[in-house]
Amino acid sequence: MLRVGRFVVKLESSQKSLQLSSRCLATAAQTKPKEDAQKVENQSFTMNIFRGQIQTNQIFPYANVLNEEQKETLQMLVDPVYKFFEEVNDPAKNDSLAQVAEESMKGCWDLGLFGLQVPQDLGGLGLNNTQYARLVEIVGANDLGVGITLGAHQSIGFKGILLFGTPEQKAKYLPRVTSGEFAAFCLTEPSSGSDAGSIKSRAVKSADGKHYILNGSKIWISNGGFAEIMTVFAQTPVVDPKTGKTKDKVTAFIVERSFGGVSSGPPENKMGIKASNTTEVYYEDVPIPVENVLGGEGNGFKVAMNILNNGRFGMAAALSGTMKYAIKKAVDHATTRIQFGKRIDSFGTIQEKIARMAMLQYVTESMAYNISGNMDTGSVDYHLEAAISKCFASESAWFVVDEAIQILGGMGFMKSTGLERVLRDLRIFRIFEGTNDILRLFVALTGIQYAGAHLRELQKAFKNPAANLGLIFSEASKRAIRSVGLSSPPSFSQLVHPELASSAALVSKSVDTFGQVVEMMLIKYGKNVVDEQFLLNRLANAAMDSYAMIVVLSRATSALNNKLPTAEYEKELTQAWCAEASERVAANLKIIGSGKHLDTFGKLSTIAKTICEKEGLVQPNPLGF
Ligand code: MYA
Repeated sequence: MLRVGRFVVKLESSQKSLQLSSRCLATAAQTKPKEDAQKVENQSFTMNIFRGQIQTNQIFPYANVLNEEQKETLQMLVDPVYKFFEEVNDPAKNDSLAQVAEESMKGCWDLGLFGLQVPQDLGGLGLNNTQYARLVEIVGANDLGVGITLGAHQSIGFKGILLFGTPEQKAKYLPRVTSGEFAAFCLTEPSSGSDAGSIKSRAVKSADGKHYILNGSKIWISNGGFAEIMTVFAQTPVVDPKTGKTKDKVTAFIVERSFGGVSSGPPENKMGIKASNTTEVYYEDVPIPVENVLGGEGNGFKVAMNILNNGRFGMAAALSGTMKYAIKKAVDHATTRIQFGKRIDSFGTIQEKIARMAMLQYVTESMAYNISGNMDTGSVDYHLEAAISKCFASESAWFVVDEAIQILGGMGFMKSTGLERVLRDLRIFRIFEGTNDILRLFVALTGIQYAGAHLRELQKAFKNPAANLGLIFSEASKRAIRSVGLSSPPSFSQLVHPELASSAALVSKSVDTFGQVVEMMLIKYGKNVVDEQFLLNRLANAAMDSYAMIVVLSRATSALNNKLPTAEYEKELTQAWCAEASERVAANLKIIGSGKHLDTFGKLSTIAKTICEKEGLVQPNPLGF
């Protein structure tokens, strides 16, 4: 079973108290008591749709976070970065060299691209997430191989030092990673990919207590061949203060290659992002000074997760740039290519492709800047949106580049056109930084757990109604509104531009049904909901579509309110997107709610099991005898 451990443990521990309350509020997915955490209202839109509620605080107004000075700084950087990619960097050359060419690497260091978010007094450019996203978008439009070299360095390589480093660690390491020394993020191991908590590398304290001695090995480490400074995750024996027993827990360390005992394998031969360096890294009795523990002993798993959470929006930003590049190529071709006596852009088939490509790019870009804006204004509730943006961006970019190749026809298939390389580069984005499959489960189960915790609070409140009238009334009124089909709070409809009112109504309806279906799942499956992956995937898809709808509603509203020249166009993109996305939400939720497909899912499961038991396809005679 997929080890999404926390759900199993928490749901089992709460199983004893499973019951339906007098007001038929099921409390199936209860968590370990974490009273304080549960009382804090999560600000995430996505988290709240699991309760059937529309939380708009992080959605409206759209990404309006840069002040004049920040905009000016950004503009000063955008032009030279564009110029660098136009004039210096050659993605085809990097791809064929299977490394970033020397002049490109030097250009990136000279432009400060390796230290975009490091404070200026420590050698970086001191950009916020929104400024970072804008520059990363340019990188993604030009060379994903360079993007990974940059991203592995700062989006994950030394991000832990930025987020969790002590002042001393920051002062020691950040000036180095902005002035020529590469960083890497070392988590994955041969037996530990998606199940990140199961790593086997181990570090134990030396007899004098001054060092940890690290042993183990890592695989598929971007920048692994030349990184000098690494964030390495390893098991360490930690004493549980409650039981006094010693247990292995993951700890994060800052490891320098110069500590000794660190070596790297040869560069991997990959399908794409060939320009980036990927290697195994081995640690043999590496002495790590105790002051190089990052984020506290035993806290490494959370350090790793938070680094990944924090960096995921960068992929959406980068891939939004990639999509822009591919759409431009497709449109250049479609508007000049004549077939059957007409320009091919006049054919409905091509129009549909171009429109869909544009919608996916618009949604991805809107997600990236919504998340970066929230992070810049101090939100800590962006993890689900970040995971969604990574899945959405990687799948959309794949679709868009594939369709661009289709529009270009035979020309698209030629290496010289440049799209073949981009398609190869893109494939890994659905796999690394958390596979899209794992992230879908993460979104669905985290949301369900949140909804379950709220239902439990409510059930508790009913035990002493007099003391909890506020909570009971507010929940009861939300449910009453829901039952008459008006689930969106008035503030939501007021926030959306009137010309988008009918699209907003589709979001309300989707979220309303979403909440009901989650409640039904909690009642029906209880703790076993963790095993319902066929359903969880569909729930995650509905969550992705719901977030995608609201984020473009916010952006198009802003365009209409500000009378931007693109406002009408954005309105149409948004209306078309919401119309189709809400239908997908309804279809996915219907599958879960109706239970009709359970039989088919059961059959799919049996087919797969049969094939796996036989260690290969069951091969009926193709001619039927
Ligand atoms: S790096 C390798 C990437 N690897 C992964 O992403 C691993 C994926 N696996 C996981 O994420 C976890 O193992 C899962 C949980 C999700 C499966 N945020 O019992 P648990 C907490 C915050 O559920 P598990 C790469 O690819 C949870 O609440 N907290 O855990 C490089 C619980 O806390 P508590 C989280 O079942 C690519 C505790 O942890 C999260 O074991 C290079 C245990 O939870 C979370 N997300 O598994 C890319 N998850 O106990 C280059 C769990 O308190 C960058 N928890 O309740 C490119 C950038 C783009 C370009 C940029 C250009 C400049």
